[in-house]
Amino acid sequence: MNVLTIAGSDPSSGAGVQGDIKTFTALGVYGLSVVTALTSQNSSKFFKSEPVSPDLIKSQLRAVLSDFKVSAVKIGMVYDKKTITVIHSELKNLKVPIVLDPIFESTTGGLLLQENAFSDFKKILIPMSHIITPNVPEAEKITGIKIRTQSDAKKAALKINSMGAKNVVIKGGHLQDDRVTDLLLENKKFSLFSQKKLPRDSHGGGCVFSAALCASLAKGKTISESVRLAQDTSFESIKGASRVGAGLVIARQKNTDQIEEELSSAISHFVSIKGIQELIPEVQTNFVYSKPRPRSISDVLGLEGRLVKTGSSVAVAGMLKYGGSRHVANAVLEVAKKFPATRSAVNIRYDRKTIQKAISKRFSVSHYDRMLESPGLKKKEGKTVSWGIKTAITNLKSPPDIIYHTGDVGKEPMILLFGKTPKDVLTKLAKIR
Ligand code: PXL
Repeated sequence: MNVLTIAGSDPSSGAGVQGDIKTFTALGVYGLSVVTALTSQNSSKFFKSEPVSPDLIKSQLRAVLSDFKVSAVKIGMVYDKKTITVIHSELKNLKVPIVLDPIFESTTGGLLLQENAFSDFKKILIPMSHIITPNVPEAEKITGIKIRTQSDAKKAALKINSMGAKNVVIKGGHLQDDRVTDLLLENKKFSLFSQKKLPRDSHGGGCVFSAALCASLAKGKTISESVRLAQDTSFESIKGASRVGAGLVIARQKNTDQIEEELSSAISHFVSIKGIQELIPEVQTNFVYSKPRPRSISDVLGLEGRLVKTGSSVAVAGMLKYGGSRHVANAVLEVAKKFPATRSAVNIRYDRKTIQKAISKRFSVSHYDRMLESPGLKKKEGKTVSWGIKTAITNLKSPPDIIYHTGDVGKEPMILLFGKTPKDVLTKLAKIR
């Protein structure tokens, strides 16, 4: 997944192109970058800046867009009128979401958009944006509305929407409040996203917000999911900011593991499914997701504990950990040897009706008989699953959706449901219930 930032260079690497690439990387997308201007600044002071020529900006944009498939674009510092014009003419036919982050002034007071380019910013860039992310001073400058309360922010958001931005998020960090409340206007509806306020000024936290929003939209997440992620990522980066230089602390992004993010979100979904406790077996459930081409269970993420039936609901016990699951992880390892696209699985309670339903839905269903395993292998702890799965897929030409067994003395029957991703597993699960 590729995303593009069009922004200024910040040698302190907290904001601008350098900051964006760090955020993209932390969120598991590939960051392309077109530089619009060079700034000279450090953590204490802004020295000067110069624009890149429109011709070179155009050439960079064409170089990138003619080669890479880009799933979303972020526009940051644009500096002058010519830059705005060239960005517009090169992007006007691009059909991916554009996140516009108004960059008017640096944290240390440097001018990042020339005063005479402001009307073009409003006339040309705002209407191109799928979503715009001003903070309170930026929203005030764009609209001329003084913002002190959420009701002022709503008026400003509506005005920016009427100027052509399809969606608007006004970041509330500058409002007098002990929490940060970001206001989203999406499809004429308002929603609020609130977070603890951190008592520190930092450099780069705003860029983290819009870059995370861009990465999340590229992944196909909804606007409101993306705003939530942007707020969390920006909060974490400010919390984790470090004193790299002598001046302001610089926002630091934590690497989030894509595999962990997807599995964790699927597990949250799984436990929220109504009636899901009926599918939990006596030995409880694990849900796993492996790295591509796993070689051992330490390449497979799973719960150290289990998804545990507690009366009428299911609770998540333990943390996600590579190597956290043995049985379900071994099943995925064995399937992935033959069908590498299969990387996720969950075990559920055996029920003949579930198998019949799966067959009626044309699932690829296979099984093995634990009683046929050689007594020698049976004694080797943890080998049964690998043996059984291998047996069950020997004659398959395409990846299995389900492999089940009907138990053995003292062994509960079980269904394993496989997919490419945890989401894929959940989609299949929905079809057999
Ligand atoms: O944080 C806004 C920003 C964006 N882009 C560049 C910057 C800054 C702030 O200093 O220098 C290039």
